[in-house]
Amino acid sequence: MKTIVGNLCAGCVILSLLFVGCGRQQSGNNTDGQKEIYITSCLFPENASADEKARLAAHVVPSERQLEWQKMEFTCFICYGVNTFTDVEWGTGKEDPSVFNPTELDARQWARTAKEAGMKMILLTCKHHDGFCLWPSAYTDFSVASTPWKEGKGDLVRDVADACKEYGLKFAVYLSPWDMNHPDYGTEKYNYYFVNQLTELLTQYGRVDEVWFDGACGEGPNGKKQEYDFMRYYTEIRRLQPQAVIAVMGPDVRWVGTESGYGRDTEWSVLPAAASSLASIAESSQQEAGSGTFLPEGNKMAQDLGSRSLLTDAKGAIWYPSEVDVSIRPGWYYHASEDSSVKTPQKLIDIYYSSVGKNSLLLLNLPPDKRGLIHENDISSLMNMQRILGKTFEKNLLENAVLSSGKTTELTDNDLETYWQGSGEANTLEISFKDEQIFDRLLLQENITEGQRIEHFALECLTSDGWQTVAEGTTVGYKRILRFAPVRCNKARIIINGARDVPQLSEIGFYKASEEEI
Ligand code: FUL
Repeated sequence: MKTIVGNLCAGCVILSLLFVGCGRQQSGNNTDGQKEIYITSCLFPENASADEKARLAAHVVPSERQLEWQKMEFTCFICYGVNTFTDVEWGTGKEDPSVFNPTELDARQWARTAKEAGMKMILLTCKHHDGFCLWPSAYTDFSVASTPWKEGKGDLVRDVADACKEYGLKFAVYLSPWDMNHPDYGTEKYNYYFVNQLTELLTQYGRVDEVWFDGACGEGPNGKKQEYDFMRYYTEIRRLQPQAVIAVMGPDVRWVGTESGYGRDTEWSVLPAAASSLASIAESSQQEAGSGTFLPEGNKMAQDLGSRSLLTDAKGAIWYPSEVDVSIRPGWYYHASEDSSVKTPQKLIDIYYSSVGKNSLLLLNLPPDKRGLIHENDISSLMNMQRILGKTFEKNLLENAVLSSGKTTELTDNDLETYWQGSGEANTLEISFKDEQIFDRLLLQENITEGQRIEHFALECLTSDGWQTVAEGTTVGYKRILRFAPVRCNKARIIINGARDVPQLSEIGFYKASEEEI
């Protein structure tokens, strides 16, 4: 990761305490081909014009941890706990812990499933809103230690962390700030309890790559709501696991704003700095999620978070990328009644295009059942999704083409830092296929290690009627995949007709979708 910022860095500072401990305040001169980049944030000079603000925003880049996170693309969420056994989505904190009694629990089956599906990490609900802990915390009895499972000797966090290691997956922890069980909830003492639990999770199980703080927040057993000391939580995470991103109620990863699986068509990873304020994060983070059921499909989320006009009114810009969380079933927890409503492979594929294909990371929930296993129906859908997508993306037709820029290898090498760069004036890349090709998917990736820049692009193909626009899109970012009706041609061109600065394309792919996608 580069750490150089350019000569405008006088105006660039760490924008808020959210970034405490990141060591991201860099300085340097833009000489000798050094790159003008602002790692995670940039404060605009007072008199900057709208165009200059957009240009500066186009040089804000992810931190190393954010970049590593983004590259995972597809990760696994495991919601498991007393809810699995009481058959509800939200518990009460008053459950008898003895209800937690899986008969065949096998965390290795979870990890094996995630691995085979192409997922790169498992995020485990170590503690959900009910307060029940999947590890034997020294700070509460409301945990696996008070259950019949393994006669109270079990530690599910350890089982999952170990299984992740065995299968080469990253491991992440979900620790619900809301706790319906703890008597101190709603008082300052709870912040100590929470930090103690966080410390257990971040010191006893090896490397952790993401910490997920849910925005859902309600009353505790004493009827009080908690004022969370998020700054303290962040400081501890940075100290104990500096590589871990902090998601949702945190500074590194943004909740997309829906639990449907469908992200925005225009998804900027660079947002006006105000988006990083805790109040604004909270506002869009299910604070008032209410009933505890998942939010209905199509629930409202703001469509414009990062346009030029929003930047014009901003004091600075931050790198704050989007994560799409969705469950393979209607609910987040396992319910036998939902065994026949597991999302189909085709639905999961549609979700993939609408999340990973729209500059977001996909966090797909696979809730294990009462046995402690991921259900056969879920595995079948997931593996079919993976198999079909594998077929679609098996062969990049660009490998059999000549580009107007000369090289194709840098655009098919899976390396963000080798790229084709527009000239600023003419941002068109022409592709001549060796033979006529049929394709219906276009995959683009920007070199986000130098910033997200593209605002609009089009794909044109040379047909017997001349150049025809086949597909158009707005943002690209880390990854964008467009779907369109199959086109047959031997010449195509990608025209970038809106960009905040010189565009850099790292990867380009032309594919023909497997028939099984639809
Ligand atoms: C929501 C929670 O209320 C759900 O129970 C679930 O954990 C989901 C991932 O986030 O805010």
